Amino acid sequence: PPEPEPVLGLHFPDGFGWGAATSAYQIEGAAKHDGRGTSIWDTFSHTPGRTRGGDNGDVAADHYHRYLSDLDLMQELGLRTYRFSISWPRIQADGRGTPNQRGLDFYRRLVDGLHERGITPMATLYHWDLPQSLQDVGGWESRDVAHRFADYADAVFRGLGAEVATWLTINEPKTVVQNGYLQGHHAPGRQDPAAAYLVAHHLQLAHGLAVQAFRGSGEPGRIGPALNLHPCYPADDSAAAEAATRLYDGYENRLYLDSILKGRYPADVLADLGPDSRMVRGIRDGDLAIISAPVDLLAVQYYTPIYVTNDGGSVRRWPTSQAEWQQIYPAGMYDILTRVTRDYGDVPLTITENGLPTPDRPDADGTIDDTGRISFLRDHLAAAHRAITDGVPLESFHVWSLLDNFEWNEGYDQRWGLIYVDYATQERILKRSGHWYRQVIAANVI
Ligand code: PNW
Repeated sequence: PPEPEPVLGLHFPDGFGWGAATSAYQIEGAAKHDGRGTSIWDTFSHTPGRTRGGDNGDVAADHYHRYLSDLDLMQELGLRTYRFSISWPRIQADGRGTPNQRGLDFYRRLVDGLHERGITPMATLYHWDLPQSLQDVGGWESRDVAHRFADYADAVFRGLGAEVATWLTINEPKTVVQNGYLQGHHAPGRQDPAAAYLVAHHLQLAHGLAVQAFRGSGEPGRIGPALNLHPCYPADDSAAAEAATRLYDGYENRLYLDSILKGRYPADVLADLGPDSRMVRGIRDGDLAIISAPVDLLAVQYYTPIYVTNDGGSVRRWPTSQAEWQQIYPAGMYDILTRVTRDYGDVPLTITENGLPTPDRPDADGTIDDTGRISFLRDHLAAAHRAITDGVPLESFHVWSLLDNFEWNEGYDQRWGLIYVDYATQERILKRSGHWYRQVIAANVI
């Protein structure tokens, strides 16, 4: 049997929310079932050359049909909280109109199954699967799509509101901006900087409108944004690198944090975009008041630091994972958590994603020995623990991901799960990291 993992002896607060996360398009499959419409990720992944090996989410981990046994696996892990996302095109096939009851029913069954197992549901309203019909009328470049999102959110609150403890609005608006509209390797596959920041504004507006709809619905529960934050450090000690780092941080972090939590966009970013930019021209009176509608919590996703050079570029300082954009730097977890609390006050925090891909394969005896994931998670949890000790109100931590899944343009090549998925048979195998996480949860200690 493998050596037991070393225990650091760091105890987490009583009731700490140990969790794992997924998203709809990445795990559900069942792309044409029960009235689901087409999303921009169906279109993108079925366009030749867009994803590795032409992979798509038509079947994925087939969670739509296997959710009951997946719930049992969550219970076996001892999860206290499970973060999943709701597929907009399952609720509104064309992004508007009467909600599809069969779509709502799936999430109702899922949430009921969580409650039966003592697991607290955390639901993300938008994890990148925009109904294609809304892309056809401009997508997030269209201000009206922010209003369509609020209508969709309202339908979900009315359908499931009483059952979901915590709502998250939009997953990683920055990734939509950067990967979807600047680099173009995510749907909708654009490379258009002018459009990108108008999209950022409309995503922020959509977030605020959904928060307002939630308050208006009168449902219990809490709501907040889900932001991936990248701590930015100067690559050298020159004044130029320091100045470039500050602006870089504006685009990576403050654009999203300041607008939601301070009711203003960062002046340096607005100046850099310029008064004639599509974004700045797209901001209307009252928008920032909507965007900064008070939230109940802030969800932070941490994967990597960024080292900024004096010319505003970036360099690598630490080893990367199988994801070439990810440098492994656990102290960044401490830095980003303490910085958010220092700069934005005592808003409750949750980590909604942290993890890494590893090239997992079953050994001859069928076990999956992902020790790299165990050290990664332990080191990041130790950094989170240090932040809690220093006063950060961190209430929960969700590993990305519960299951191996469709990693967007990387297809099925990158495996991020605590649970291995054999896509040929849909068999699930708890990885060594899953066994480790179960012990951590049971003992409340790393
Ligand atoms: C997140 N980056 O995406 C997403 O929320 C998940 O759906 C995804 O599977 C997971 O992280 C792993 O990639 C990110 O370039 C994509 O820094 C890119 C970055 C960060 C997060």
